[in-house]
Amino acid sequence: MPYYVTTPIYYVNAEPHLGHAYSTIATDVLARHMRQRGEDVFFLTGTDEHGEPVAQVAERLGVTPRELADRNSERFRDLVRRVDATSDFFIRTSDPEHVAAVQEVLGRVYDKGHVYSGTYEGFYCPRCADFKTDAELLEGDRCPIHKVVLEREREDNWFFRLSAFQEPLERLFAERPDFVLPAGRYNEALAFIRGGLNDISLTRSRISWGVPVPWDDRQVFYVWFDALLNYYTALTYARPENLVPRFWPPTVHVMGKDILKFHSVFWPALLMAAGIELPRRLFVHGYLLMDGEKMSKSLGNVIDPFEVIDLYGTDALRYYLMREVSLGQDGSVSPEGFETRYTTELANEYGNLASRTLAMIARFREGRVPGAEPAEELRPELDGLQERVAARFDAVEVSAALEDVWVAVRRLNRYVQDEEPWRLAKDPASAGHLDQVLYSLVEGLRVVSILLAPFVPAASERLLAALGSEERGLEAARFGAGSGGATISSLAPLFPRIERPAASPVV
Ligand code: ME8
Repeated sequence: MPYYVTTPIYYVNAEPHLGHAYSTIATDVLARHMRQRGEDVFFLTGTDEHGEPVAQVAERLGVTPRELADRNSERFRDLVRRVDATSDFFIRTSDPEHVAAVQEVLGRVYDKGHVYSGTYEGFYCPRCADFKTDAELLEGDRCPIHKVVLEREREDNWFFRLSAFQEPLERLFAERPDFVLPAGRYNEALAFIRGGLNDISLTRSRISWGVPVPWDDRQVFYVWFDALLNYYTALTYARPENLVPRFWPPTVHVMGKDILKFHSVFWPALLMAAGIELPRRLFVHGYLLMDGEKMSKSLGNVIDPFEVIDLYGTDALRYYLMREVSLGQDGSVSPEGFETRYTTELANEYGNLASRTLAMIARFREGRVPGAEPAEELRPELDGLQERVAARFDAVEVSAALEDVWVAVRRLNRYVQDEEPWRLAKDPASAGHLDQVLYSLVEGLRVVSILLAPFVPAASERLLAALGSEERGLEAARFGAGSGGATISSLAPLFPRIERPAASPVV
């Protein structure tokens, strides 16, 4: 089955921070899991390069918008590599192919009569690249997000007849209760639609850093329309062949809740206007918080993901983010929380379990995994685990999937304590029992490592290789499916103790 999954495309007005890493990692976890299931996956990410947010910062820095875009787009590309994200294409909205495809699609929207010329008057926040209604403003004239004073603007624009899609959008939401997940975000989007939709500006006349409007050379498209279309245009040129027939419509768009309105209202309306099939689902996650506030460049409370990775490694960051901030909710991140999870969960519960098991097999069974029946007492947590995890992923319950696997990791730790294999090894009469304990531990580790691969790909791969296990697909993650007899190899600690420098730059 095709599975097309996307991250938002990030603005190049600033460097990436941990919030961007969060969305990219969550999307990568989905993509990796679906590949394990044998699905035909396409994973798209990239950068949003046009519009006022970028033009303004470039001006302040004394560089051209293109120079700023080139520099920061490269940083986002680095982030993809450093977090080990397996994206299939990195789109830049300054790509000429994207620009041409946007002009083609929006030209079609114009030809079908969904666009008219008019005068816009109202408040506009250049940092959000969004218009604000009077009701949204703080103290009458401030942006509710950026808190800056806004000016009233008046300009001639082309308008998109969003109001005409009120009824079709209400029908879409009625027919597809899982169009937006989690349910709270679905309700929020629906309330916005029911509140009444006004037509919106499709173009801007005051800036030139954008996609030129084909029927009016004094205007460029409003950056959000250009940006949303990336999900479609990328498929037209990511490969020599057109991928639209193979992957459209998107299976899941992953995003933060700040951009819900654009994706749940403007985007489906635009696609309806263009006569293009709608995405199947939007998954909206919450915010990473620092001291109770959204982590954001404009508030200056950001963590640099590159520094965390330099210190602790990519797997540790991926694990921490997916575990600590339950996907779909807001959650605080902190250096203390990070270190606790690193030490107690990754290093002790998973890493130590792996090293102890390998050491016991080396010592008691000369490095060969014994054949045996899997232990009955482990079945409640381990039997059917891969199906439970797959069902979680189908519902985009990524953090819950990780929790299910971790319950099994903890169960295996308890099993070692209960069985005390080092005592069994002293008694030749217990040889059969010891075989079963060691086999069950290897099986348990094999199963959880396959299921953890989307979260901690490098550690999982190292451990599976050390266990002499070759299968990586989800169907192999069945407790008792391994046959024993493999020769294990040595393994350096999966999550070694980290000496944090006293003046660490990390948070
Ligand atoms: O909005 N917690 O780009 P952007 C969690 N270009 N996620 C966060 C976050 C936080 N504190 N801060 C940022 C744009 N994000 C547009 C998108 S899509 C067609 C165009 C993540 O650079 C989250 O995914 O401001 C959020 O939606 C996105 O970064 C915003 O990135």
